[in-house]
Amino acid sequence: MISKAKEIEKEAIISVKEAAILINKKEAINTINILKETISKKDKVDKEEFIVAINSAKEEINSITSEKEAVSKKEVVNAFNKLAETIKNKDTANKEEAIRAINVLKEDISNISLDSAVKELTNLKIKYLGKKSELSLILKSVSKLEDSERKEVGKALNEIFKNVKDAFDVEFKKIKEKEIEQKIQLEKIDVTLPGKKVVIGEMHPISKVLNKINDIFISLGFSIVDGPEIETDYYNFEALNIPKDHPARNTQDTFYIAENLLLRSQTSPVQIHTMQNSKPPIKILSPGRVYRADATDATHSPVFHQVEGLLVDKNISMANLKAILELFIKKLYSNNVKVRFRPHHFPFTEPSAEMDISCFKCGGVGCPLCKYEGFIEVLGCGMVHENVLKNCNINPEVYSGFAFGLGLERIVMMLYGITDLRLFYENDMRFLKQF
Ligand code: 2U9
Repeated sequence: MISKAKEIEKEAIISVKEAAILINKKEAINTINILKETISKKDKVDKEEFIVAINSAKEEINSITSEKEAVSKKEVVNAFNKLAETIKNKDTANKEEAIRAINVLKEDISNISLDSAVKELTNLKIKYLGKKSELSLILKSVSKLEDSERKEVGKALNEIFKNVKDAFDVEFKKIKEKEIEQKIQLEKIDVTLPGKKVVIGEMHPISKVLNKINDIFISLGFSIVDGPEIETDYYNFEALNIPKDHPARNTQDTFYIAENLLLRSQTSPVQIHTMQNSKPPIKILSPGRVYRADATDATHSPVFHQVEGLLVDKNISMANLKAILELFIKKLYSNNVKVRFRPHHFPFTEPSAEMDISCFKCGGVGCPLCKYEGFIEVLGCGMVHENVLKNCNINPEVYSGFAFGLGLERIVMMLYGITDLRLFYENDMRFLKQF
């Protein structure tokens, strides 16, 4: 009984030690890389030659002693054996196939972790110390022995059992420590490393100018209002007195989402909503993104920004419009700019006008920028059309109002001398930092 138990003890201790040998994973993979390189350099791969190469790689693995980034050596060797087995059953004169097999091996080894050693040890523990193990059965049968023998045999067997158990405990502890060590290595933070530089952005020139415009109108008692970018045909066109056959309503000029739903082509729907939901006096500014089916070039973009303004009250005239807009443009550019109003046509205003300012480059004398006109167009404006007021339940006999609209990109380009509108949308810090 004891000699049998001693035999099992010896076998168990050898297996435990073998299962717990750890090697360096990187080194194992290096060996495979060398094997792969050797194969790659050959024109043809001879099967026997390949097996020899695998065996010598295995030898290399066996000579790895470093336990840094440890993995189970046994598992690595098993993976090699699997490769050798695959090769045996194949005609490896095919080099590609050999390389593919080596890649599979590499993948297998990459997936090996310390867990494999723990798993292997656990299986061995069940095999040698489990309830159904040979040692347990021998230990159990002690009860059947004569009184005289039982004590001594029992003591010897218990010692053997303990020795095997201790061997397992030692290896489990070793792996646990290795695991902790690897985890610490992996999670180590080098506090002395320089920090990552945070690139600080810059306020976009469009936002900068819009803030300035907003401030000017806020100082004049206007409120800034926002609205949806998806609108119905009614709010974008119908309520604004834009006739059914107007080119702006065409699908070539406006982005339609559905028959009656579109991306707003102007911010005017915001003013319609405000007029419908509140009573005059109304003094609002509605800046925002608008959409038009234009091809992109230096002066056009399918998405751009508008700022529209509306003032509705009793006794509002063209004189108020001119005064406010002149004041606005002088605050935005300079007190020296001169303004002029030219008659124009818009469906939503009557009378309508366009406002020009004296060229800031030549001061009105004439130059290439103003096309020798001395003036540059900056915005459109007019008295709110009576149909528009009626659509918003505002009595045109009692109230009147003026409105204006400007393309923000154009204003910013003029202010800073930018000649290509596409620069606004490229997020290039070299451009954005200039303003
Ligand atoms: C309501 C009534 C009237 C807004 C106006 C303009 C003239 C105008 C253009 C400037 C350049 C559009 O971005 S652009 O292409 N706008 O010329 N806009 S009057 O008139 C309104 C708005 C709302 C209820």
